[in-house]
Amino acid sequence: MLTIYSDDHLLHHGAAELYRGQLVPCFESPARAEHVLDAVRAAGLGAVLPPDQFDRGALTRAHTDDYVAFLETAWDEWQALGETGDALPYVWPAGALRRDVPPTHIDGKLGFYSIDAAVPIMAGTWGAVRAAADVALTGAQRLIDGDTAAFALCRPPGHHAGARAMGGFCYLNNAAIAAQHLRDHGARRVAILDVDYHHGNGTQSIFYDRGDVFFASLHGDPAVEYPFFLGYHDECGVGEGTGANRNFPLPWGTTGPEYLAALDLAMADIAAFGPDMIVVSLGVDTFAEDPISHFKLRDNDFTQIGQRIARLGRPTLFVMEGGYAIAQIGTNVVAVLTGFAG
Ligand code: Q9C
Ligand code: ZN
Repeated sequence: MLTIYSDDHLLHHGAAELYRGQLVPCFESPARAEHVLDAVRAAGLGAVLPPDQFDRGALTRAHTDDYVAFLETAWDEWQALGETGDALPYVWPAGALRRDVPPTHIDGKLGFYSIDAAVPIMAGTWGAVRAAADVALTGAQRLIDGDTAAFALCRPPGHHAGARAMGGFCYLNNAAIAAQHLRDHGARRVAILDVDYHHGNGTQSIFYDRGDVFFASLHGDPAVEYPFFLGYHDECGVGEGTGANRNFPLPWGTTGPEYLAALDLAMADIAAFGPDMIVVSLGVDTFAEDPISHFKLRDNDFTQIGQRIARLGRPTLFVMEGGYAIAQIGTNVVAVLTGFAG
């Protein structure tokens, strides 16, 4: 299987995120992608290629123009205040206390365009974010050109990014951008399977009213887990998207067999939808030793996830999402990919 990778991800290295009353070191670090790349090479998975560059228009198929413009200029606007540390939001529109008028000051923009304070912006963030989208788009283009599978080793991740919101370490929604690219270049129906530990709230929301892109997610129950405000079982889509969204919230402590049973249900839904192509939001923060998660999956479970996805028999793009047990992130990702490749 081909891997797409860009070392531009190294440009993004946040110092700290707000967590339980403290600024703590970012769990989402450059070492994550480097460990995955090392494991891909050690396993002999296949060639590793740099991404092609795609037009900005591919980004605004999944995101609003004003949001992309915000990401492009946020660091310069922050720096113009005389700040030297990472840009972080500190105030958010919520509930009734809001008008959807985009602020002009960078402090207002950071809150307006985010869902939390786990999204530091520094000088290299836009370059890394843009490269990650190119990585996903290049993988998608390979499927269009006839490959049966590809691995987009994206960093930073993307599935918490909405049409006009960053959050949860995510800025551009790489999987959503790739899925839309598949739709725009030949695939009539696309299914996104999100196996990251956290609900793919950004991806769900981007496609919630769409009948041509199916979204299925297995994740920690939002009643007790980030991102908290989406991911319940009764979120099934709206309008033309009714029936094209399926959530499988699972309790803390979920083990491999329990997880795989839910995955079988998601697979049946995807098969019934009849997609031409599949995008997998591949997080391995379901791992038993992940420092911020509460599932109990082991390496053999990851192999079985890959095997089950292969049974769909469709061209499949794997897009890297979360996973914070740095020492094992590479072997866990490669277990999924080799399980798929057989
Ligand atoms: N500091 C992804 O896996 N913070 N994002 C949770 C730990 C946000 C996870 C608390 C977690 C976001 C792509
Ligand atoms: Zn996650």
